[in-house]
Amino acid sequence: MKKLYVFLLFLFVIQQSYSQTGKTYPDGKGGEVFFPLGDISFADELVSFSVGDPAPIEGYGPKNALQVPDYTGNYEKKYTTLGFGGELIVKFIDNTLADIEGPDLYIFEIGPLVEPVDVYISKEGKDWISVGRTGGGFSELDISEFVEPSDIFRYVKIVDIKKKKSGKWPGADIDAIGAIGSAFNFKLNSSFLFDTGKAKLKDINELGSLVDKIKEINGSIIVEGHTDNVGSAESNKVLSENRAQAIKKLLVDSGIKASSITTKAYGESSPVADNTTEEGREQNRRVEIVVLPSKQ
Ligand SMILES: [Ca+2]
Ligand SMILES: [Ca+2]
Repeated sequence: MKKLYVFLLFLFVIQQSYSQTGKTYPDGKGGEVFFPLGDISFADELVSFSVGDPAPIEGYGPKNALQVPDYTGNYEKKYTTLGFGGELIVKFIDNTLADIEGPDLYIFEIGPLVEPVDVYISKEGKDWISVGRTGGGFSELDISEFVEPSDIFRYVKIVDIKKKKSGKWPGADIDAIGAIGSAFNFKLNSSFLFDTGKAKLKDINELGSLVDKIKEINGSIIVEGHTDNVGSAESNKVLSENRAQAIKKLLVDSGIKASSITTKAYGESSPVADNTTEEGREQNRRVEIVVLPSKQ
């Protein structure tokens, strides 16, 4: 049942029209910010939250920092207050963060006071790169000087800098976290694509829709192969490489330039779920296709 749900979710994502995705959002301070990939640009999943000390008198839950900015004032409880020194980690699922021309990341901090946060990004949620501090009216960050041009990031960590201890809501108030520099991220469950242990693509109609969508986006493509941790690390790396190559071949055979496609074999090194359960292992066996539009 879960498999079917994940697959339908994937179909929904590929059926959204790319040409209509770019969108402008209110920045919470009276201005506007444009996101080239529209609604998918925003953080999707809560990884962890440790509320600061002192905490707000009433917290509205860290999940309020996910998805599109939706705070319109009027004391709506649609944001997350970090508390004094609080720390929030979120993850992008249907998009990734990448460096484009100009600012790449935007933190929607609401309220009359500017309460800065320190911002960190990570590829896999373990090693963090400091990319600066929001504040002084600037909630946007350009990551270019901290990363390689082809790097992609899926995790963002923000930490309240302990500026304001007083009041009922100490710490920054966060409505949303969005990647202006954003790539599409298509996550495919390996069991749909391949037989166990094999790297020969099954004949699946839906792959045609995905290929069409990737062509429409017209950008640079990274195909990542991932496995669970059953078997040796070396054999898993080889399997993930062969599977990534099979997807690359599919794309090239359908007319996409080979020079625009990079493959990466992660093997078992970058799990997204717990390898000690069958459900977790199934989520870890995957191919992720990242497509960064060439014009943003
Ligand atoms: Ca998203
Ligand atoms: Ca940039």
